[in-house]
Amino acid sequence: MSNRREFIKGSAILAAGFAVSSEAIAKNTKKADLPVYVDKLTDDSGKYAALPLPFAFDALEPVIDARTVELHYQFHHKPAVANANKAEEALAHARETSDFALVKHYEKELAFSLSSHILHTIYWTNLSPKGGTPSAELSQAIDQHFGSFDKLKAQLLAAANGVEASGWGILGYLPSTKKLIVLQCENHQKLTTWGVIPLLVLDVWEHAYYLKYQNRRGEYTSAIFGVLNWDNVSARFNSAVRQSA
Ligand code: MN3
Repeated sequence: MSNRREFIKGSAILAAGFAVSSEAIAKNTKKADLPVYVDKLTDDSGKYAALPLPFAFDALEPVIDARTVELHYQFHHKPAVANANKAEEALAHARETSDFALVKHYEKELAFSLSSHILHTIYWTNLSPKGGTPSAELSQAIDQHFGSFDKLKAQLLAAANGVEASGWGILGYLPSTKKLIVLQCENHQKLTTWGVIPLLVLDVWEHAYYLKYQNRRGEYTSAIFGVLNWDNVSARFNSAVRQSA
């Protein structure tokens, strides 16, 4: 039970983009006592919404100039929020009309725009004119997983600087391995949405079905619904819901 609770808390921290080492924390704090950090991505009606910036446009001068912050927030973050809402509405319409002709387009739109919204929300909260240093727990985890803060910084900068075209350098935490990890992300998403916890996964690589179904992927994906373990999916759902409480 306590393992499960620890897993839940750790995953929630990842979902919030706030990385800590559960091992480091265990020495100092009961994980169950750690506050859950969940980004606010929606308004009261459930529509995606951008929170006001946690600082004035000019607060990050001279590192990031006021005009850049204003353009970034108003004309990059906010349109992503609007497009995520539009994509969800289009997918709802597709379900109502059973017309999935454009599902690929709108799934891509949703992944791109919602991932943009999530990462920008984390980005703004990751910044402060006051600056700062990692907590003792995070420092310990960084030393453990990267050797030192300087080594983490070197890897993170190399990853960020090496992104082909547009993207992000990301420090994250994977609860199932209890490891901090640096990710290099192209665009915002590559068809993932950050923080989503997988509940049910359908492997559609050809190796998963080709011997029996050859090129008929649709037959395989339909048939697999006869052997899904919904008890397992439901247990994963309950665990995920706990993290947003
Ligand atoms: Mn941006």
